[in-house]
Amino acid sequence: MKVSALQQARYSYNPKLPLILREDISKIRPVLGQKTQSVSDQEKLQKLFPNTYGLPKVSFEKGDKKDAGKKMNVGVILSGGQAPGGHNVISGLYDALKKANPESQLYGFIGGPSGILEDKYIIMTDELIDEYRNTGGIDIIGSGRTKLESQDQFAVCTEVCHKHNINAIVIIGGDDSNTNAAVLAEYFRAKGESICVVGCPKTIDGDLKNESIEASFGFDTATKTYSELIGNIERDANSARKYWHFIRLMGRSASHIALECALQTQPNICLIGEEVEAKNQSIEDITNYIADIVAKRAENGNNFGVILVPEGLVEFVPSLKMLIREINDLLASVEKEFNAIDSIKEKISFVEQKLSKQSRSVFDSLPDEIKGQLLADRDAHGNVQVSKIETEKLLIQTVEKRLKEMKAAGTYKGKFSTQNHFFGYEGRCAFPSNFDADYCYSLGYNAVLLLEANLTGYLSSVTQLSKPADQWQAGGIPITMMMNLEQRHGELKPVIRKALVELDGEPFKYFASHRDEWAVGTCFTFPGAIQYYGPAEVCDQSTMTLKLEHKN
Ligand code: FBP
Repeated sequence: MKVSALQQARYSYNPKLPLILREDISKIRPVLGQKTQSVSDQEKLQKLFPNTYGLPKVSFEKGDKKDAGKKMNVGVILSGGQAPGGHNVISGLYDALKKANPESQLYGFIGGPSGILEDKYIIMTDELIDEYRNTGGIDIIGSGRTKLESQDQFAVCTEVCHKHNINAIVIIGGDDSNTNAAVLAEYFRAKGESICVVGCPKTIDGDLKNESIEASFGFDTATKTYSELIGNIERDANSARKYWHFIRLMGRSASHIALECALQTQPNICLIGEEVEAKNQSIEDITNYIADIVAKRAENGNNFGVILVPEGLVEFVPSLKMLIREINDLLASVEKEFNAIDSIKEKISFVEQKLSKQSRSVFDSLPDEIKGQLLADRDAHGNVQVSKIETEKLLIQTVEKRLKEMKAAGTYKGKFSTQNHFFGYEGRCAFPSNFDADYCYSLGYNAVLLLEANLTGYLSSVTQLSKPADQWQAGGIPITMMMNLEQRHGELKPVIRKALVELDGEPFKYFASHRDEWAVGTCFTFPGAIQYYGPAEVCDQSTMTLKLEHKN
């Protein structure tokens, strides 16, 4: 296989581990801390997880341990969307397993959770792992969005584990997948099975974080990749001085990606979904906000600029949120009838007639293109796929209209020429930054220590991430500790609480205190491409979000 020069060089990059994980693996032992409580609904969660609730937090120290070097067969599954660093979690797992006992085996289930259900796997070898070290993507095993959540599926998992003598499963996923990892861990214990389940926090969206999990992996690389592209566009905008660029950024619901990219590139405008919701803003309010800034810049002869739009924005605008909910419910209830309709025009009018009066008027106000996108295929949960809704184009149209009105009223005299972009898939499989390469390798390596100690229902945790890697702390956090009960499809379900952008958090406060200056002045910053080799201040920086959250 022909590989690029960078890929070749990355094969020999040695990810940096926290100091404790650099010790002889047979001499790293777990230290159990205080028992934990879930973030809320403690009594109810205790009942739902009688075997795995309230477990202690775990850290590691140097010392002898029992069961050092026991042979293990571990299965690994990547669940959900791709995120840079997935291959390093797997190489970290593999290296730690083989160091602890060269006879241990790592089974990679193919294509996500469906791999274990269909018993499709590969057994990892040195040759295979070496082809993927420090590379982007997750093609070594692939990923998938099948949910592992039913008792029948868990029974199949048990059978497959018995068949291969698998004593532990590592699930690499976001909040939903790790919620299901906790349920699977409880299922195994309730059935008297000794199979352990450990999760690793993955999602470029950055919404799996809390006091104990400082960041999900992939967020660093994805935001650095998007920020490079945004910076390049800013420089182009500043050179040509003729376009307003509307850039939509991935991140299904939370706006962490847009916020981090704004902190890195200082665009003229960045919309934050959580703020839109808190202020109960409509598309009209957002349109007026953008149009006013366009007009102010035009007064200074600046008929150009850059606007960041989080892809989840539509679900934060209250009227659109209600419309989307109605469409989701409707499509779930009339699925067959709806799918039998061929043309998109007829689909639109079919749905229109069934909406409430309020939602119908919102739907009718949208361009046909957006209406069609709102009716596109649902995801596995029956939700609209926000990555397919071109909100940036919708805003271009509404702002254009508003500026025409302002021109007629004499309050705007500029030129408004636009370009639209969507950055999402460009960042999910990039070569992991040094941060993600180190963090992911540490998460995988650390997971093996948890499994060796027979700890189940834990999330592999590496903290103090805004410091250099040798000061990182390794350990494990009981997943039930991050859970609460939430309504899902009409039922109260135990789930890991999703972390949205906090409007009183330092990253948002920093952004909010600078945005007026960035709007009218041209304060663009150009982060450039991710650097893999060179001084630490260029290559090993964590995100601005982490730095501001940790105040360093
Ligand atoms: P995960 O949370 O599963 O990691 O995926 C996040 C994400 O990248 C979102 O940002 C985006 O909306 C979605 O996946 C796109 O999904 P798909 O790859 O199925 O188009």
